[in-house]
Amino acid sequence: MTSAAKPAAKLNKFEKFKAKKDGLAIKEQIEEFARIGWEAIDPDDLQHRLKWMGVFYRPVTPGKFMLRMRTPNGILNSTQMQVLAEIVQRYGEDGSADITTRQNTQLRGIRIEDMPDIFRRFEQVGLTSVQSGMDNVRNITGSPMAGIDGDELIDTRDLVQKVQDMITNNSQGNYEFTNLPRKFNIAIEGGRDNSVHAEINDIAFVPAYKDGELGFNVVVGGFFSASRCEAAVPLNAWVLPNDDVVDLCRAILEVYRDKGSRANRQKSRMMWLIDELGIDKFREEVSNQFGRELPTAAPDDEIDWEKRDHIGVFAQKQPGLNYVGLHVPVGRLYAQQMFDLARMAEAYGSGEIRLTVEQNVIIPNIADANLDAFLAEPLLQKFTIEPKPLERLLVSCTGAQFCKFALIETKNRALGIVRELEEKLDIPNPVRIHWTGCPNSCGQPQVADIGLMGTKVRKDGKSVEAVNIYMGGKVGKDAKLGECVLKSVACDDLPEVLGNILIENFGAKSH
Ligand code: SRM
Ligand code: SF4
Repeated sequence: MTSAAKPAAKLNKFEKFKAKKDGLAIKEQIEEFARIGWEAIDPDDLQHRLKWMGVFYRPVTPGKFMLRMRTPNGILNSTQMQVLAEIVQRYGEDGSADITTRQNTQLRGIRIEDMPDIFRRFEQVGLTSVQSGMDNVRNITGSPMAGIDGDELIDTRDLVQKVQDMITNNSQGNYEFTNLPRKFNIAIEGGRDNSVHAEINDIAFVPAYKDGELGFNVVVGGFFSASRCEAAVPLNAWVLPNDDVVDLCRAILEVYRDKGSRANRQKSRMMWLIDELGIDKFREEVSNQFGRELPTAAPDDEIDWEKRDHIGVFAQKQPGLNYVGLHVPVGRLYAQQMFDLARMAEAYGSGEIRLTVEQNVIIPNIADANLDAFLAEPLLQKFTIEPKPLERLLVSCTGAQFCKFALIETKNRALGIVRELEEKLDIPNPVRIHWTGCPNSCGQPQVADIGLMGTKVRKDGKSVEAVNIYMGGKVGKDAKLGECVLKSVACDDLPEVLGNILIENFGAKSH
């Protein structure tokens, strides 16, 4: 079992309910919850502990739960997608799914009485939602073209799976890591373009050569929160792409679990511990826990391309095979589209479906001979391979439709505004616009060319939905976080304000 290092008196209220009963313990109560119904569940179990199984009570839609999966490296097979589609379909108009900014899916409209059956079906097809919320390690991201990109450095698929298996005890749940001081993000990059946004993770592995050998440099402590956002800093460590990656994740998680602050939840992410100890002492603690010498970092990492968006048709490293990146507007999926994706992956590819942190889908392993038929599928009218330049890179968090923290509606508004701007302007190059409904920054506005963060402002004597505007986020090589350049712009004024930003900074011209 885990132990918090700080005295009990300093524990915050979340620590207190975790100490009373570990979140994972509700795994054994799912049948009971299904029997008694959601209104009879203990409030701490309902609102908090269920998240240890990925089940999120939504105050905005009481009784209709959100279910957050784990999708290691963003890879699913068609049978798994079919199961997700069937679950969502069951809830009719309430049922939908979202591709998340961590290369993952969330299902909506779920009823508690169906949970035992849903978990049984997950087990049958190798899906899991365990430890996907609250003070756990989130979905582990990896290069979306792992194993299919001719220019890749390291295939991240097995490594991501192994790290997930270590953290979740092969999806059975692992009490060793279910009581971290706060949420935790891990990413493993294997390509040359930093597809995973390494710098915004608590741990990220970045390909780097040392003495001619390919391994990973390690960066730590990247995170966004309402009170502070930081890019990850070098740990001055280098590991080979083998079980050392798993062991190093374990060592870092153990140090964070045992020494991280549990007093103030706004100061509990791992960077706060790194600040407290200093990076050298933090490294020493990690090295001791690792149990053998931790090699120092390689001189430079191998990220040497601008970030790609993977939308369109691309030849794979396997001769005669292609991957096709489909644009899914703001990541929203409905049951029939999910059935179609499963069927198309099966009929034209190898059954595999991949997700990206830009909330899009990639279908790999499509033979040259199948390509025309694939591209003629009706779904491609909606999930196009040729989106317009603003829609192409548009990302949005959940927002007010389902999230109680949201200060504004995001997904529909985001789409509405870029479509309006695309009608009015010629935009020479794609522009990355990220929307996030509140300062928690789930939509990562700090990595965008233009980031929009929900807020409220008084206009004509009334409180109205508004955004703070971020600019200058750079992804890929020399990634850099964007900064707030304009505060409290009412959403109604956004088409004009964004239009001017696009004209002045991104070469857009009015028709
Ligand atoms: Fe997030 C909390 C949605 C990625 C930072 N996030 C939430 C909750 C669970 C709040 C809630 O209970 O309503 C949101 C669920 C709303 C819903 O119904 O969908 C939520 N976060 C999301 C997703 C779905 C946004 C999306 O539309 O894609 C992403 C799910 C990823 C996944 O598959 O696990 C999501 N969240 C992120 C990211 C981006 C990332 O990981 O790259 C961040 C910033 C990076 C980071 O964490 O360092 C992020 N979410 C937060 C925070 C602020 C954390 C902090 O340290 O303060 C919260 C609030 C909290 O934890 O207290 C939060
Ligand atoms: Fe909800 Fe805020 Fe996260 Fe958007 S950024 S999903 S509004 S918590």
